[in-house]
Amino acid sequence: MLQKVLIANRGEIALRITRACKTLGIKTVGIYSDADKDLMHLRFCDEAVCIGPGASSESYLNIPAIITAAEITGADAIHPGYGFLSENAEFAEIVENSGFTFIGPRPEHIRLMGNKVSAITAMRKAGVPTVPGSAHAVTPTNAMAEAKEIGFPLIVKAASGGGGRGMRIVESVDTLLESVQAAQRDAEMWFSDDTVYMERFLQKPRHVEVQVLADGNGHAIHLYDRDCSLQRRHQKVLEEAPAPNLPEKARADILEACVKACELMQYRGAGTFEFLFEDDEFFFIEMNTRVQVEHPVTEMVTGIDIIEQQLRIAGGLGLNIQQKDVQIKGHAIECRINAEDPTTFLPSPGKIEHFYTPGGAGIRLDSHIYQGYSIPPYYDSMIAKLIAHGKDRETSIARMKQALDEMILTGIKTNIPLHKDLILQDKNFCEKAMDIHYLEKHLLKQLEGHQD
Ligand code: MV4
Repeated sequence: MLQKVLIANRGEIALRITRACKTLGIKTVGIYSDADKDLMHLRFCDEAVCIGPGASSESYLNIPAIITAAEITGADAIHPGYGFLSENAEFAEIVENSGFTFIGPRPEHIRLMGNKVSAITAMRKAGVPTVPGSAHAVTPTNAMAEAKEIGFPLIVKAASGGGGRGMRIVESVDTLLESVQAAQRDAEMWFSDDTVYMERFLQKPRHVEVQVLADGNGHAIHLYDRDCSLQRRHQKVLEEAPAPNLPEKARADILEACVKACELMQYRGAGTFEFLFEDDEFFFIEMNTRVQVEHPVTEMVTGIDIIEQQLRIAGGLGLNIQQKDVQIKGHAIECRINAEDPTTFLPSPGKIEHFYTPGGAGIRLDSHIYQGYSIPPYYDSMIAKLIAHGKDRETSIARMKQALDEMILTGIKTNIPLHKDLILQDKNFCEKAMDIHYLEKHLLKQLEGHQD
């Protein structure tokens, strides 16, 4: 098993990984930038190494500095968390070639899934349902022929993209060529790769994803599904597990397809299959080869510690859970708490003056912040994840509301009012799952109304 893990991340996920290592008796090395010496997990780590200036490019994305930190501290493995280098195949390769264990999938699978065209092609072959469209690159030369097959509206996406950057919806043949060319330019600019592809545009889908764990030797399990439809500008705001109101047959089929695909490619570690779900059908869009922000909702309903399983798999202990042991108990929701203005969504870094943490039955708070802590301006604005678990969806919503009411957080602006006054009060949300456009198209319109 692993002896000492270097945590190549910051914030709440660095704290989360530190906790899991401690649970398993693994020593920990924290790394931090000049702007991050006050991070809470560094107090709990056995060692801490400063790896560079505040800017991510010079610290949490600085591969040589991270490898050096692992060498001087004698770590035997590196956990990348989410974001930063977590889905960088080259980093995973360098980690392994330097003699460390990468706590994640093999570099080849990170690379396969990093290119959406190869990901879709591989998953289609493995029997996972994909969106009708071209699972190969589209250029101005073949766009017209491809579009005839797919029909309109369609969507042009960057092969190296993901998370929504550089997508273009095309309503008719009139704007097809200019859209493909514009998408190519954007893709080149953002990802240094102008490969784009097209899919049928689904108008009102839900975002449903499947959590998997695999041992790298052909044994995989699923931990059921999550609904992450409530998002703004491709940033998730609230997630829940299990995904509400899925038809049981379609659900059983998709879970089985994900497990089979993992077993076929001998996938290793934790992963998430992302689907669009519309008219009772699932369509694969991408796979994330990392632990995700929203993993706690799955942990709450399954009782399985996903980070602990990542560490076990990386340490060669394999999976100590079988599919029949995975059972859903109740329902969980997660509210992402961001340091941002609740009406303008502009970041609001600064010092936390007062902080009282909510508690009670079914409440979990994953956060690194504390009274007196200053949120640096360099990084993502997410500062906490509040998770509420209960016997059913209604109970988890009620517990979440109460917990948000108890939470005192002053000195900075947060999006807590968005959760309390808008989402959790909304009749439609409380009755059923919403589609991916609901938050922006309906709920945030109310906000604009208030401002006028
Ligand atoms: C789509 C889609 C509809 N049809 N693909 C957005 C993030 C990335 N993971 C994939 N995304 C989407 N892919 C097909 N075939 C809708 C989205 C989407 C979206 C698109 C336009 C405007 C807002 C959106 C919000 C969420 C998802």
